[in-house]
Amino acid sequence: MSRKAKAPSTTASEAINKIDFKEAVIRHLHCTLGTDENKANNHAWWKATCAAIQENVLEGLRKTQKTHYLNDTRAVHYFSAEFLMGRLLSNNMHNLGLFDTAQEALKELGVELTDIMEEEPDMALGNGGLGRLAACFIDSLATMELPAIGYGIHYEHGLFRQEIKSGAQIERPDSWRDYGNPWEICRPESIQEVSLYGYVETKYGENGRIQKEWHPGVTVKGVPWDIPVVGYEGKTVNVLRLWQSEASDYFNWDVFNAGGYVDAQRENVHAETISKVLYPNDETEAGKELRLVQQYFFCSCSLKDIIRRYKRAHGDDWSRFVEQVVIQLNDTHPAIAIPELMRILVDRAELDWDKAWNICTQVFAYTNHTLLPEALEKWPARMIEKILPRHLEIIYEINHRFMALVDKKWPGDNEKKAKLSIIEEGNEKMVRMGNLSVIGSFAVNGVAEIHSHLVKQNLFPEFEALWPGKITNVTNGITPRRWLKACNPALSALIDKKIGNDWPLDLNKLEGLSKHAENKTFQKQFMQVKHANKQRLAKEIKHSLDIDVDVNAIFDVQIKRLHEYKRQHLNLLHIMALYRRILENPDYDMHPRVFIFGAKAAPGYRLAKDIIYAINMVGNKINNDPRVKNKIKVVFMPNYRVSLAEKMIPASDVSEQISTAGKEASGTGNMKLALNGALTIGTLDGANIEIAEEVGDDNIFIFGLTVDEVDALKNDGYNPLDYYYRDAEIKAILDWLETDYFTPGQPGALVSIKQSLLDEGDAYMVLADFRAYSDAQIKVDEAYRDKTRWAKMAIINTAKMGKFTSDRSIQDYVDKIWKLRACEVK
Ligand code: Z15
Repeated sequence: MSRKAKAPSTTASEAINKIDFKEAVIRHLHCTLGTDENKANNHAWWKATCAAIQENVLEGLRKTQKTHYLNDTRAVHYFSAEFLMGRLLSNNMHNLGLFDTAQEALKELGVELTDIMEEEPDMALGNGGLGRLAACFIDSLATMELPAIGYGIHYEHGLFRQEIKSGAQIERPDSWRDYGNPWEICRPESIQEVSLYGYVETKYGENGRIQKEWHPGVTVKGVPWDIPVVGYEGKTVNVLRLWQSEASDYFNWDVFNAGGYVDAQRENVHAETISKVLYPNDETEAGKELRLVQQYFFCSCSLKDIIRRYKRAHGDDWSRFVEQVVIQLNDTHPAIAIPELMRILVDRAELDWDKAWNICTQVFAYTNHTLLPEALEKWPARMIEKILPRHLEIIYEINHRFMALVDKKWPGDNEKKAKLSIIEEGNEKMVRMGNLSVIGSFAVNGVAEIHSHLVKQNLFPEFEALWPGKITNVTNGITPRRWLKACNPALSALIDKKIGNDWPLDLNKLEGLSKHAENKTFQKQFMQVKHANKQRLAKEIKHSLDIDVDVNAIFDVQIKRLHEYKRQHLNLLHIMALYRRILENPDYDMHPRVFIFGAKAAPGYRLAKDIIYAINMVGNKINNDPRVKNKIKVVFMPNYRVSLAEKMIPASDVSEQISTAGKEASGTGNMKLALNGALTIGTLDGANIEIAEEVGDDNIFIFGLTVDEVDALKNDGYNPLDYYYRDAEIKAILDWLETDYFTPGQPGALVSIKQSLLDEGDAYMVLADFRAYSDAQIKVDEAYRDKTRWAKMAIINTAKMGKFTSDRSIQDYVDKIWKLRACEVK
């Protein structure tokens, strides 16, 4: 057999051989798709292959659900408004140990697996890091055989598709389900009803107990779609349950018995609109009514689903609920689940407040992902009152009792109360979802050491003083199955050969590569893999953009959402500096470099879109200037998404992680790139700090202000003009932006970038870090010219990434927060 050494040794699918697989694919071509081997196009082959794989997936799902049910397991419920899953075929085949079998079977049918994999649309139900983290986490949970369920929204349209027209971003709808999704299963038997709007009636019961009755204005249906999540080696198959909104059967506008109370709301939210589209704002709170409705919709459906399952096993006895259920809130987006559970327990189950609150505060845990003030969710109390009148009352009650507790700790200290309160007083009363989340949870975590430290020190210092130990750290991670094994098969095969094939389950094993870091033969093999990956990406660049890039050049990659704090414009200013140096000195000595970007801007984020435009216009000029002699190329790859990342990351030499210190909570792209042997040029921010600790200072290019230095400079009164006037290169570059050199006939088209840096105060200290960045880039250039040194550094980067497997993150959550036990599925 030509089968390569493959990791899974005892999978459920072990019995599946090439012949069975061929037969299954053909059967699906015939019976599922109504075509045949001769007529089928790539799309049909892809669908038939998915269907053949799904047979194995569903077998695992059935066994897992039965096992979890029979063992009455405690489970984690991961609540997230986003799951950025990407494609599933390759992942599922790898995790089932069927990749090679499928590839060979299809080859015999005259079909190239890697070609048909390109037919799969990405499941882009997320914006960026937060959504992809959720996807990595559910992969690890299944792999580690932990009982878990992901809960989210079945958006009809995921994150917009980006096109670049004349250098500018255009947004097009993403229609990922237009030709069907072979992985999802509709579960109409588990439909839930969700109420919105209306009013609250206060009633007085016989025993003098005050009863609140919410008379909703409208009810909508939540239809669950299950996406199986296959663990590596295929034993546990958990589910991701996504809710789709639909008009309720008994579309019960409560107009008549409410005496016409419901009126204007009628137009606001149509049932089907709720799950129509993902909000494309990463790290900016939009404050839109529909978004709050989306959040409540999926939280309410999910809680009811959890309670239905709990009651099936335990009836009306709530005493074991907290033993069975832990809910992780992925940021504050699902924070409305806290008052919703209180409502269900107090109004519906008729528990008294203290009992209900006890349950709540033992069930919820909250992950914070940002310190940026514009990303901290706050809702106008008036808006919550309109959409969820009973929930606002409950929030006030939670706050009232909490304020009493604060008064006990700090009697009469109104300043403390103002900071800790869920309610922000002011012109317009606002509900702070972060405070609600901390108060309603038993644990709070940040996502990298420095970030968690800043959460305690700057964001929630009063909570830290009130409840020391409640805020902890769980450093993020990534799944090595997708982000090395599946996306970089050549490097994976080389690693298998060197240290064995059990590293995908135990990433610390990569450490075994360290001792070969100076071995000439291994260096050559490692860099040959990189070279081949670069050739493949170069082809893609030629194909999609018609730009020729030199594969011997340094591939310098910055891929992430476009944000000022991530400082793509710092990268751009440096590119302009290099260009200018070449124009001034045709012999300017640098190793050729290809600067590659991938980034989507939120549609309403003007400056972010201007930066994309600037990258494209500057790039266009440089790429076509013969004086540059191909020393610099600038490539902006449109429509950055998970499946594109999987092609770019294995081909990267340099990883740009250049956020202003203190602004990037963790970053996860930094981990993916280093794992694939790219060297980081980065600031001491987020998980970069922990990456530097792992690889050592000699194997990373750290530059720029630290968090403390950023704070000090701010306090001293940072003035970007100082840098503009004192550094002639900075001045020349910024002035260049104002001309029409890069935008012929449109002078000033790029001026907003200069303005943001000079007139608007350069909030992210781009100019303060420019010179240090440029110096670090010279060090990168020098290092790359020394082939042996670079190869050694790259190998050490891969070797030292063990810490950043999401399996380790999940183990940290299990130990510190969830207290879960694995459940073996036989
Ligand atoms: C998002 O992707 C992140 C934070 C947010 O507050 C929102 Cl709304 C979206 C990112 C962080 O920026 C990034 O540093 C982190 O690695 C990621 O979440 C996962 O924790």
